[in-house]
Parts: sequence; structure tokens; C-alpha cells
Amino acid sequence: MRQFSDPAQVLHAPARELHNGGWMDYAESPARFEAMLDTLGPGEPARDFGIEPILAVHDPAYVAFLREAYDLWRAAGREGDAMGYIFPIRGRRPLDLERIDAKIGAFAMDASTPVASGTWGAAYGGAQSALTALEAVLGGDRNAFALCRPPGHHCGADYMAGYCYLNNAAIAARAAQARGIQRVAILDVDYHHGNGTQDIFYEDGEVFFASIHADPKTDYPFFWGHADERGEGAGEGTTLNLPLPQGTDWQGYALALDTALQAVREHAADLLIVSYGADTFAEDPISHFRLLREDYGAMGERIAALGLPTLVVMEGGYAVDALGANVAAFLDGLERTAR
Ligand code: OKP
Ligand code: ZN
Repeated sequence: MRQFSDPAQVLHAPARELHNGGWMDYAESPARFEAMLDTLGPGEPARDFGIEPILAVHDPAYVAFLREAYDLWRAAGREGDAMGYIFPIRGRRPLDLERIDAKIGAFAMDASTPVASGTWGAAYGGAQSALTALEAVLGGDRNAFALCRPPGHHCGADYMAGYCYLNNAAIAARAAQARGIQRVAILDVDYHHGNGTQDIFYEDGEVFFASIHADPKTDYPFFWGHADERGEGAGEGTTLNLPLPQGTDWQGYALALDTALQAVREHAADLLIVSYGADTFAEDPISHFRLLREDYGAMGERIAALGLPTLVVMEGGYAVDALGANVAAFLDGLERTAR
């Protein structure tokens, strides 16, 4: 399977994150990127499709903010990574405020998404990786892997959240539509609910979004991913949330996966995008499922049995030492079953 990434993706390196009231080392580290490349090999460089496919998903004001946030932070005399401390959950509107703290609040959903010097370049490179891998699939490959980092599924059209800045899966889905593939299914198997992707396609009847994740009653992002969220308007019924309890192992996971896959079949999509996170792994330091290495092979096999052209976009996975092997197991499962 062809694999794509951009060297700039390693340059996003926030130092720390706010965790349960204190500081801890940033879990979404550049070492994740290096670990995957070490195990999987270097792959191929992403091509540059420019800003337009990003603006097909993200608000221009949000993109402008991402590009300038770190420089504004430094210009304000600040040290370290740019981080907000006030978030307008009531009455957010485009006031075009000057001060960096106001700008961050306007475009951030949480305090786990700092902007560092390499953030924009890494997010941009990751999005281009997704677009390049999509190109391989549109060109006739049965599947392709976009080694995105930072991940993307928590950020929406105009906000960053949960280590995510640009929604790579959504950008690829819209780019596929621009190329004439209208019916797309996105299957999100990261441990965390993909609230940003859900938000972007919530009222869209052509893009089906299915997510298997830790119950938001106990896990980030808390406010989305509950089973009663099913889409709205034209998108009613094209969102499927399958929350599972902490401690879920492959036996329980596989049942939910089969439910999600049946729903994907019923959507009759022409392209499948998998938001793949390896943070369902038993030894993941921030997550609480119990999947094992071999389960990822089985997961890949079941997904490939759909027989759909498949773009895999990397999301989370924080057990760095096992990350490359867990990703490889999944991609191998996909590859040996794809037809
Ligand atoms: C990103 B992905 C605790 C704050 C919340 C955010 C988790 C984001 C996961 N330090 N952590 O879905 O793997
Ligand atoms: Zn996750």
C-alpha cells in the first residue's frame, strides 16, 4: 500500500498540555511520527494541492488565524506555545478582535490544542498527505495510507480541538466530491469520538459518518458521540455513533464494527475513508480499551471485505513504542483482504 507524508509534520512540537488540572508532556508528540516512519518505512512525499481543498472545509478566518497565531503570540512577548484561556461558548460571533488571547478563544474548543512554531506547516503537510493518498485511490489503487500527524477528527470548520487543527478526513472527502465521487463513507475507529468530522457532515446526506469510540459519558470529547446523535435535515440518519464502555476488548469491539460496516454498506458509498487511531490499544497511556496487535489485522480484514476503494487517514495512538507495529498490522489486514 502506498503511504504519504510530509517532513514538516515532525516540526509541530508543543511542549505540554493541560491535563486534569496540571501540566503533562504533550501526548501527541513528534516521536509518534518518527515511530511510524521507522516501522513502515519512509513512504512517498505528499504533493502540494494548495490551500483551496482546505478552504472547501475550513473557514477562511480560521485558516488565517492558524497561519498567524504563533507569530502573534511571540509578537505579544509570550513564551512557549500559544494557548487560550477564555472560550466564548455563548454568543460567539466574528468580532475580528486583535488580541491573540481573544483570537485563540474564538477558534479553540479546548485547552489541549496549543499552537507552536511548526503547527501550521505540520497541519498543512498532513492535509496534503491526505489529498495525495486520495489521488492514489482515485487513480485506481484499492487503498492508500495518509500518515497524518497532527490528527484531524476533533477539529471543525472553524475551531481546533483535541490535538487537531485541520480535518484531514473531511478535506479528503470534499476533494473526492470535487472529483465527482458524491457518496462517501467515513468510518472513525479512533478511541475518541470524531466530533469535528461529525459536525462538518451533520446535515450532509451524501457523506455518511460512523464512529466507534469510548462512551463520551466517561471520555473526551464528552459533549458529542452519544448514540442519539444521528444527523439533521438532509443528513438525518447519515451519522451513526456506537459508544462502547471503557474496558472493551476485541470481542465487544467486533460487534460494533460489524454494525458500522453494515451501515456503511447500506449507504452505498463509492469511497471509504477510515479515520484510524491506534489508541484503542490495551497499552495506550490515555485510553481505556483492550485491543491487541492482532486485533488490528482482523479489523483491517473486515473493513477491506466491504470491497470499497479505501483511504486510511491517521488519527491518534499514543503508545509510541507499539504504534508503528499497530498501524502496520491494520494496513496488512486491509491489504491482504482488499480486492
Ligand atoms: C485525540 B485523538 C487531557 C485533555 C484531553 C485530548 C484527547 C485528544 C485525543 N490531557 N485530551 O482522538 O486521539
Ligand atoms: Zn483518539
